[in-house]
Amino acid sequence: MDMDKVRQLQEIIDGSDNIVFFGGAGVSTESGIPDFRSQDGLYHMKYDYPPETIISHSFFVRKPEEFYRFYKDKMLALDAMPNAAHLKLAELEKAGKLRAVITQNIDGLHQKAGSREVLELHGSVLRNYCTRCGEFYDAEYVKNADGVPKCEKCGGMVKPDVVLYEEGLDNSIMSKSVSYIRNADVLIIGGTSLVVYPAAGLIDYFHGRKLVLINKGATARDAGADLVITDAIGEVFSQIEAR
Ligand code: CNA
Repeated sequence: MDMDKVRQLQEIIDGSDNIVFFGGAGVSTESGIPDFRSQDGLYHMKYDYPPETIISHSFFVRKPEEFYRFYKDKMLALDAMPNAAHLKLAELEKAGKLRAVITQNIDGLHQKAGSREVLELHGSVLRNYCTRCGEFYDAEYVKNADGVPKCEKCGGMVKPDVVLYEEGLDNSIMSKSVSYIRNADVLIIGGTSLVVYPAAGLIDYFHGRKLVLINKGATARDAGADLVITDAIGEVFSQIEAR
């Protein structure tokens, strides 16, 4: 690990009490959940359909059995535990330094780690609703259902509260995210390829002092950052003190 860069990150964190974190699937790979675009990510695994197709709204409607086969197998990781990145971000919030975590992840691990202000741009596998009557179901219900989960009350199909391709993002979560980023002094971006829009476009609202990128792979935003760290984000955050 590049310890000089870790020291620079510590200095940036020490010097701010208005940090916002913007993250993606790479934050959870060290918890054992595969991302999309890494070499061992879901896009490099072989399925009958490309993952982008399976997790789209029209596919969910047309082929719910196929959707749920993939979803339960690859996207419902209910036993996963937060790693050092999730835990340190929660500590930084408690220490009064970090204002919000804005995440593209749907795994609920930031909340499991103790973070309170978590803006889930793409929803959460932990919430599920009947598409007909709106009844709530937890993730265990979906996982344990035989094939497509159906509503106990009305028989309607249950859908995860996850933003599928072709679906829009929640306006209030978007505008809250814009506000946090616009007012932030330090923005730390981590574990995201920054290619999924409109989420990735949110970082254009940042006009603060320091932009930090922690990502294993190069991103289109590296050139504009004050500090770029290409080590594993959990390992990096395990070296940071929330003081
Ligand atoms: P992505 O496009 O798969 O990119 C992940 C990025 O993280 C890549 O650039 C990797 O190089 C990098 N990376 C992987 N592991 C690490 C690590 N340990 N440390 C640092 N960097 C790492 O994922 P994005 O989040 O950018 O794409 C957005 C999609 C992925 C969102 O819609 C998510 O809902 C979706 N997704 C979420 C999860 C989850 O909730 N855990 C899992 C898989 C996909």
